[in-house]
Amino acid sequence: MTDTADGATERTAGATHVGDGEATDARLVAALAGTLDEAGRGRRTVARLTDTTDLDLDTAYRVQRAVIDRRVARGEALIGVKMGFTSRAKMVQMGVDDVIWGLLTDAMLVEEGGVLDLGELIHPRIEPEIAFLIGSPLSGTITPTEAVRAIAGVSVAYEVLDSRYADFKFTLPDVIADNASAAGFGFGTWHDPTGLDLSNLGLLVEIDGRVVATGSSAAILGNPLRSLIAAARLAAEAGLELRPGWVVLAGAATAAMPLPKGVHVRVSAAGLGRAEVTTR
Ligand code: OOG
Ligand code: MG
Repeated sequence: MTDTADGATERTAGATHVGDGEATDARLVAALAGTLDEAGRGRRTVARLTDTTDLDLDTAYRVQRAVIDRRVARGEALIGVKMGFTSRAKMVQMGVDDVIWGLLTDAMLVEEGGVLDLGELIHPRIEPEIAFLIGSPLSGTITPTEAVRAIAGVSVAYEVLDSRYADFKFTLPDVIADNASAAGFGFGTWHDPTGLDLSNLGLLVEIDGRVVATGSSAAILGNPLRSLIAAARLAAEAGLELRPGWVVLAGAATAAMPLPKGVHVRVSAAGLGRAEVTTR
């Protein structure tokens, strides 16, 4: 920001003022967040932000945060994070190749065995995940031992995705700004991670009893623990910490599948039981 003699006049000029880089930037972030947030609430897709705006990753994360701030202002609470593109299956499916994260609020949580109303979503998909329950604060560079010690529980989980972009097509900055396509999630019973080898658990997705996907937790960065370690690093970079009681979704082990109305989905993992949801 330039400090000029007529600075006071410039500040009162507000929205019409040009040449004030930071303020323009903040307005742009707020406007893009508004576009995505309103699209989600109105069940409408929007054009990719990068079609018209030069968006670097840093600005994309600021848009993501601003979207969540709007949700928090409406009464939602931040309850965790979701990791994205931690498996090759997902990178290949979506055509991007960087690990990202999004933020989870309590409004996205589906109670175990609950019913999810897809009427509020645009083009939902579902994918199998491993979830961690945080027991003690995590942020920054941590070792696998520190990661295990901070975990209060591990569970099989599912994530429901919904892109606010047409045809589920986006570039990396677009999907970051759109909170990594987050829409909903659920998990089963929490298990004590001590002594559990998470590196190669078989995962199964069934829709109405028919197996639609199989995979292994090995697909998630070789071991979902690595995803938790990455989450702690991203938290520090975002000036956040993973707090006790928060949930961390480690990322999908398989490609995501279209989620129709009126079906029963069961996701199971060897040794961790299952998580179930019915759609309507
Ligand atoms: C972006 C979210 C990716 C995962 O588990 O890899 C993700 C998307 O696929 O739309 O949640
Ligand atoms: Mg996911």
